[in-house]
Amino acid sequence: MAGRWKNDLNWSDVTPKAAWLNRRQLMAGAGALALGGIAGPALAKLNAAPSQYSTAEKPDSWEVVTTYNNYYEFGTGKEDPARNAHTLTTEGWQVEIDGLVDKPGTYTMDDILKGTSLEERIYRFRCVEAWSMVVPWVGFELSDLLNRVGVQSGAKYVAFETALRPDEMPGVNSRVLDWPYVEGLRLDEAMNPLTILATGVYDEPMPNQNGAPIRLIVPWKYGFKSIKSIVRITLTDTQPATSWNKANASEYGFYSNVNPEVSHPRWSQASERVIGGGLFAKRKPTLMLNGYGPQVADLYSGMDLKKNF
Ligand SMILES: Nc1nc2c(c(=O)[nH]1)N[C@H]1C(S)=C(S)[C@@H](COP(=O)(O)O)O[C@H]1N2
Ligand SMILES: [Mo]
Repeated sequence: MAGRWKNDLNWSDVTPKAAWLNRRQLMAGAGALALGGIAGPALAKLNAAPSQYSTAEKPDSWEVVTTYNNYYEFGTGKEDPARNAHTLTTEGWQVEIDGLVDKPGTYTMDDILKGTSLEERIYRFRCVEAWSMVVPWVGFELSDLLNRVGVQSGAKYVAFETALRPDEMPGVNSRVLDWPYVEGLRLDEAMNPLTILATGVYDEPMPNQNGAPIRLIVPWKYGFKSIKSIVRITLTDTQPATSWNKANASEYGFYSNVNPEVSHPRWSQASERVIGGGLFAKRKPTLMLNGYGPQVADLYSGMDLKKNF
């Protein structure tokens, strides 16, 4: 990925939009016609404006974002997805949208991205787990898509499912999780403007190891809820199964508690390791709802997070 994202542009000095436009000019100047192979969606991204929710913190490098991953379908090591996910084929990708919706059906990526109400933006989010990084995702609000397919009044949850392709995913031959990978959100979590479907990172289409061609990002519960390579979205009246809950129900509940004051059964959640901090990786205190408390704390008011973990 020579010349992909070097320090020729300083993200702390320019607005994301200006950086993208500059980047485009640089690419044109360099005769980088390789980008020509990427159709509509990638072009839309170059004009994407930053979301109002973007953090001002400096994004981690392309290298960090695309080589420190969790995607168990390609192995359980952090470096396995970058090494193995090249086998995933994303051409002709389809997403089944079903359950309690007015317009159920099989949607191609074009169907999804060419929607009239849909606006792709840059979402520079803090993505926190036991570690944290800042990632400039490109995506759109999940609610845009859900509103377009028409959520019926009985729907209370949204269930998501990842592709299951034993031929392309070496990790699914091991029983480390019950495949396919599944996740779920309560409808109000799904409709929150911070919940996005992402199709790119920096100015590139989503790399396979990050969940190409379309994955969920729930920034305040990043590691748990942000399911990759989605092939099915189901609106339902019943709380859906989640992969981590199925794998270890006593440690991971549906809500995936991220309250730094409420420990996980086996470890404290009070601090995170800053990835991309170099050799002397810092730890810093983890904020309530990973720093998105002001936007999303209302979703959980009155809930006992020790019970609803
Ligand atoms: N299908 C699928 N989605 C997944 C996972 C996975 O193993 N399979 N891992 C989750 C976990 S544990 C994390 S921390 C994030 C990592 O996303 P990233 O590698 O893009 O940072 O993806 C989530 N989505
Ligand atoms: Mo994770």
